[in-house]
Amino acid sequence: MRGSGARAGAAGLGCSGGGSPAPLWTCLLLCGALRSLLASPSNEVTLLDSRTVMGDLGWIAYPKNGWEEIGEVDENYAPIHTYQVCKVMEQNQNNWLLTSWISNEGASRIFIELKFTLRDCNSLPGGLGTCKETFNVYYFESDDADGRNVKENQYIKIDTIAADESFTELDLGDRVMKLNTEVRDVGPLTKKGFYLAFQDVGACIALVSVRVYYKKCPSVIRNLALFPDTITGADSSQLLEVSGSCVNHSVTDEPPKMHCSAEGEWLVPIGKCMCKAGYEEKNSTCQAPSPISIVKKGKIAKNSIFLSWQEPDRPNGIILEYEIKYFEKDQETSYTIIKSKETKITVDGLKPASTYIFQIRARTAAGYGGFSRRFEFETSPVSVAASRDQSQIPIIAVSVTVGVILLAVVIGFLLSGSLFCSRRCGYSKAKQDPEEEKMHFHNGHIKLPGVRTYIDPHTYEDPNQAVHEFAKEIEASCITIERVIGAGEFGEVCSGRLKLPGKREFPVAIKTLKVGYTEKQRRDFLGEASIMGQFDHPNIIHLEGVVTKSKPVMIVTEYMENGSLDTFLKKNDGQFTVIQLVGMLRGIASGMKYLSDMGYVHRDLAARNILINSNLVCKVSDFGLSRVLEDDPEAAYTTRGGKIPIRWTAPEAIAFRKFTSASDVWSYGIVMWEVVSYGERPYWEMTNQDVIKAVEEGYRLPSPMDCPAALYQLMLDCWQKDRNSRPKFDEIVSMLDKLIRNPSSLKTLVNASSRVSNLLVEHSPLGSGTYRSVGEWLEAIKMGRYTEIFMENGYSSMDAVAQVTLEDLRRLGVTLVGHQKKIMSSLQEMKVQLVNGMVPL
Ligand code: ACK
Repeated sequence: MRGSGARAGAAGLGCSGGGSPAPLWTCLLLCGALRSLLASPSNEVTLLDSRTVMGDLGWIAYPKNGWEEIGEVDENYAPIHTYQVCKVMEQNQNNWLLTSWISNEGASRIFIELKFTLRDCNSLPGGLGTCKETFNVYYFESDDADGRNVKENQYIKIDTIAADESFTELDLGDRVMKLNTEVRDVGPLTKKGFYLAFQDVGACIALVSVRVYYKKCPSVIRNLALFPDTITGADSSQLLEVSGSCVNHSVTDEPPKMHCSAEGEWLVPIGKCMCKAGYEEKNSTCQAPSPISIVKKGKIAKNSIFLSWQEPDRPNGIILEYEIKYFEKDQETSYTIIKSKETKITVDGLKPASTYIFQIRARTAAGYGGFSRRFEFETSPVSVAASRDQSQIPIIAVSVTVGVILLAVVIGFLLSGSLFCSRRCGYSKAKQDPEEEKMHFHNGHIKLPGVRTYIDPHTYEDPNQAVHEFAKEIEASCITIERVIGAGEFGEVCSGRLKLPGKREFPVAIKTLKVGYTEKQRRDFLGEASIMGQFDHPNIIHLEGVVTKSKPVMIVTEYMENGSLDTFLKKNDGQFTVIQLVGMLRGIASGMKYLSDMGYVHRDLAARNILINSNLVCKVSDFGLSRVLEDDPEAAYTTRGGKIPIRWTAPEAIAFRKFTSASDVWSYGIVMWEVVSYGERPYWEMTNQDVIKAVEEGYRLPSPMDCPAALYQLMLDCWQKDRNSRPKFDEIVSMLDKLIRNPSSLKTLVNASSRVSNLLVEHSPLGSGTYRSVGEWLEAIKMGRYTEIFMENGYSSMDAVAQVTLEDLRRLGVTLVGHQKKIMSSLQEMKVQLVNGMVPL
């Protein structure tokens, strides 16, 4: 009995009796609660997955000759519920496919993932002009399964779906059809369930699968409080405040609360419980998971291998995902990492007849466990594979011989669509299937093939083309302007409402272009929309669309109730907890990570250009000044940047216009300072010239009042003179996440006596000289934060430290490249001095 609970309970923190042993039932209760969590590690809860329904789906198609199900089975005799339609030869198509009723299980925001193939109209011979390359998705809410017979016009449109990858006859010749994945979300839902409907208006489509799910923050214990499974809010940027209940033998110190984000992540813990008198906090094992011991191969093809493995013996928590590292045997310097939420995956894109090495590790909230031992598997040779190649995605693998008859049927059917026009739609493109995202490493450098790259609108000969490529045109009649909320560079900024056909009305911000504008002003004004329209991230202001066909010309974005961050903080001076401030900073860093991953340099990152909504979610905005990060290293010299915001800008960008993501990191450090000081002006009333001179001489802003030491250290890191030593945005995000997960790390404030108000602080990146202790040396090079780790791991004397290698540093958890460099170069410097007989180590 005790044994059965022990494994699951290993994830927990609890209070155990001080002198006397803790009552056993306490532990078992805690374990019982956690065991059920292990069964559903993901934060997505599936409501419908057409791929896993064994029997009849019960969907209805009308008219009868429109959508039709291909009632086939796969090679394991499991039904494949694929629906197809291809009426490209006939005019006025209106083919509907209705799902059965789907309960939303209490979720008010649901996601719909569609996998489909679509025939490229250009590739069809002839030209009647009726061929389409899109289809529409609708929903209808109802409390029970009786609402199926409602009229089409009662369905609410979710979106028009276009394919990123349409296929041609040539692709079919290559036996490859391109599977698209699109995800849409709908909310707020107010009834118990809903139907979905797919409307075809004359395209050649095969709808391969439909998955409907909602997101939740999975139950977790934090600060001795249990937070229950929580369904995320209805709004895509909403943070739900959730109260925790104290675990057995603990009582409330400050009421424990956390915030459940729309993505199903727990953020910003506030308050905590404390053990009752006589009990003490017991951290049983909140360690990383143990390594995976068994990895098995399944189907092997010429380009792919199916792998499955067992959960680690000691998961020590909820497994969030697995990381699979693989490389061709003897080519370890060039490896690929992919992730999976399940204990199986098909690794594709492999070379035929080649041996690959695989290693897998699990991740929980405590981090990654160790990698499994190496497993060696070989792909099939080409000749055999040609007749055996079966992919996990039925529509891609076209092997009639082994019984996936379905594919032949689909292809035959879609090929039979004939005749037609080319009509490209301006709808948003499909995203890459996240499951297919891979990280490739070569000699330690990450290559991210799946990450989209920002396209500079200036590269378009006709700027109007860029706007319409990236922004939807909105009819002015859909917009109601309510009031003026501010003045923008090109005209007034208003709040209002947007009501698109078939969608609910919602609040928006509207930037207008003042009358009498020049052509250049119009181009620059709409340039911002062309940039914004390329981004899709919860911490980047979202573009709804533009009005260009009538006057005034407008840019319509989501509405942010609390306006710009600097004004908001000034108005609410001292009103937030440190954790709330760190939550804001985390959001901004996450948005900036997204921009830098896309190769976009903001150049004007400042609290005034961050907008904040009613849930305190911060979003990066103002894309006016920005330029693309160009490949040409000379490009930074030649751009015309207009006025440079001196106080926010890195010295190399001021001096020689070297704007990079590293200069954005400098500005981010200034934003951190603005946030922690509630909107104080950086460098107060110093003149721009004095600021430039002081920074050049090595002076930096002092810590704001009551600033956690960890945050000030991060600011100083962002303000390293050497831009390569500054942290990257992904490192900043993980560092802030660590602080959020461990709020006690924010309790150490910068010492009041070392905080020199109204003066700048001398900042020397590398100390030098003789050091009496490891602590003194690390403090001198501003790496004091690692003293404890060094001491704990036996590096307690300078003699021992002299032996440290880069590998040792990584093992100790010094992951920031800048910090590694700083420590290694200081050691190197000391060793050189030692050789010269100057400094005894
Ligand atoms: O501080 P604010 O109220 O927030 O004043 C400025 C003003 O317009 C000029 O930029 C406000 N503003 C800009 N974009 C938005 C938006 N998307 N939602 C709400 N307010 C906005 C900004």
